[in-house]
Amino acid sequence: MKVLITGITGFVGSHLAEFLLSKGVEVHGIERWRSRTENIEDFQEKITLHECDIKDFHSVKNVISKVRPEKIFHLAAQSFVPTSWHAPQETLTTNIIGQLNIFEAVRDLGINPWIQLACSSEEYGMVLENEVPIKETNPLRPLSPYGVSKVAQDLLGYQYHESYKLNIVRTRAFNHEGPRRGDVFVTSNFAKQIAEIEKGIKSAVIYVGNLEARRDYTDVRDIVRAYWLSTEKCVAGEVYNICSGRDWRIGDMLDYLIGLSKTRVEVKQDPARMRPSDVQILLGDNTKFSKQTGWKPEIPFEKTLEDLLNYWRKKLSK
Ligand code: A2R
Repeated sequence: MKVLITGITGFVGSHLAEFLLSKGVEVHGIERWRSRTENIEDFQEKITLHECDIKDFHSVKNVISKVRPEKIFHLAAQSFVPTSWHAPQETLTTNIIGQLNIFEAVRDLGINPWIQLACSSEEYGMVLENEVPIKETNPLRPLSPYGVSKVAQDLLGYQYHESYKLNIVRTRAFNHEGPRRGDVFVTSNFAKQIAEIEKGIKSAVIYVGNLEARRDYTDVRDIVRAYWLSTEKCVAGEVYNICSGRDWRIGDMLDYLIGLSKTRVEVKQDPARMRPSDVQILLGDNTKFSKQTGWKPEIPFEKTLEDLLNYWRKKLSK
């Protein structure tokens, strides 16, 4: 089995690569000339990297033609919601046109690999109280350019399946966390701040945004297992929520992280960390995916938080 992972140097891509290597899969991935490779450095010699920018059709077609993968896990994206407010055009181009390039390259080459699309719970956007837990049939009311880009990716996936019978499976993952999560993401950012305070390189104040929002968290290692299962057991053209079905208040997640440390910290609101419009609650219903694949999350979120904090402690002592 030969697979291609776009976004292999990222948070999820690196975990997926490790998971697939453990299953004996031949793993290929793409990188850009200036990609940071720290997430994959522990196993880089076991994978094959190809230079490619997904915004460039020629570059995408070249790699897919060389690798001829049986499965493509399409994870590459401008993945950060707040950046999508500052760089909406870059976000839409990378996420939508980048994916279009993959579809068109596959069509041009006359191959039909499984293509898993990393869609997102951010597509649901504004969710009414009576719509929770959120099913796949919920209206999509995205509240950020990033959310809109993921809706477009999702619907393009649907359309290319319907029009050309491409083997596309759309997964809408809710929040996922774990070691290697970028420090711009809230959970990782809090864990990093705590590790810095412990090390004495930062004053004992944690800066926070909206602590009242509620999120449905899953460990990234459970998420990549789900992505693999989606290409093994799901129905092409369909869309599936991937989530734990349990929500955490951001403030409670912060308290849990602080409780893992012996250091005393003060929590302060930072207006710069508030979004122009924020989704108050994202809690998913994973029934459709669980029934189809038998998947359920195995790693409790408390363990995810502990591993994340230990990741930062280790990284800061390097
Ligand atoms: O920045 P790089 O060169 O290390 O690569 C990032 C890659 N990427 C691209 N690759 C090729 N051409 C591009 N134009 C391009 N733009 C970005 O996407 C990196 O390998 C990956 C993004 O990694 P993270 O920001 O860590 O995202 P994460 O959390 O792994 O999310 C994976 C997927 C994304 O589609 C999210 O929107 C979704 O899951 O939630």
